[in-house]
Amino acid sequence: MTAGIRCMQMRGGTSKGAFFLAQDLPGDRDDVLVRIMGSPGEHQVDGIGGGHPLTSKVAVVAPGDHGVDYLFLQVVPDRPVVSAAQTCGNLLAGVGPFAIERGLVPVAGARTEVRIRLVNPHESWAVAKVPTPGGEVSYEDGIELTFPGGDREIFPTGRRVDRFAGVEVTCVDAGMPVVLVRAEDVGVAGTESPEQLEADDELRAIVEKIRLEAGPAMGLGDVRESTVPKVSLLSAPRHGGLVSTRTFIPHRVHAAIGVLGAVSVAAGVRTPGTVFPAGEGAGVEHPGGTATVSVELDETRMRSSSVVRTARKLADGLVWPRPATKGPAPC
Ligand code: NQM
Repeated sequence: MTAGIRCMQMRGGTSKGAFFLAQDLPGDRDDVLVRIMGSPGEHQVDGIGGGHPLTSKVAVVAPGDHGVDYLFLQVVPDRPVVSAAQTCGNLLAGVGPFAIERGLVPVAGARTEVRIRLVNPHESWAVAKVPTPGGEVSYEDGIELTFPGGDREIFPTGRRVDRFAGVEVTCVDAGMPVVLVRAEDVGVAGTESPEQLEADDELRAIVEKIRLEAGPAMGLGDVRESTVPKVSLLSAPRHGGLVSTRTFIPHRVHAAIGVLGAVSVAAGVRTPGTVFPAGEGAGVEHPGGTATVSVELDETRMRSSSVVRTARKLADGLVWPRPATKGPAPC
């Protein structure tokens, strides 16, 4: 029998994933991850994935030169595909605690700072302040995640407004490439549930048309098979926030919003001249509540951003991939 592979399952923010030390994964990593998560399979019943993009995520963590390296991999539930085209700010919340639990970073006082190099899609940095009272990780309190922005331009097309598929949009990337669209411009109110939006074939078609035209203009190439850009439908806030969102990620609709997705939305709507200029504020409303993100901008450049997220260790042990010779369908 194949040996089990060391794995920790964690919730990071509003997502859930499998965390591995890079050294514990074999050379045929992506094939093994597909078999661990149970793809392809609508419900991933033959693996530990949850049958939804938000619960079919993987973090690969390794010691780095100035902290730890975090590689994010999206395992597509219904196809045998592993994509490194994006990172995930929600799962990032689990990286600091995982690095401490695995002994990559020593506990340093009541809050341990973990410097994290986000390896993909292009190198960037985050600092996680992990609560470590009494010398061990506490999952009770929030983890502050700070993203130094450097000098990054946040509008990848060079414009604040573009027109794709006949619809005015703003393409923004402040950590996650997102296309901002006024909900009313694609015939919805922006208050619908994710299920209602996913059931609307006409809406899905126009959202995908916008995305396919926006991708190359954002420098992402042909995005037919890519999980980015996301498309966020914007409408007026209803709970005192900055803006209300419904986000296609990109084919399912997020039950909440991604961390970096929320940072990109906030950066976009805080800038005058975009499709939904919303002024000051920090609350990005979504179907499950409000994400509070703090964004510091200098015109069209990102100075820094931060969010507070919680994470929780769910399980720690060994995981056994489906044998390579067996087909995906369990019986
Ligand atoms: O935007 C889902 C999530 C994400 C991404 C997605 C994320 C982020 O909520 O930082 O976390 O947009 O595919 O896990």
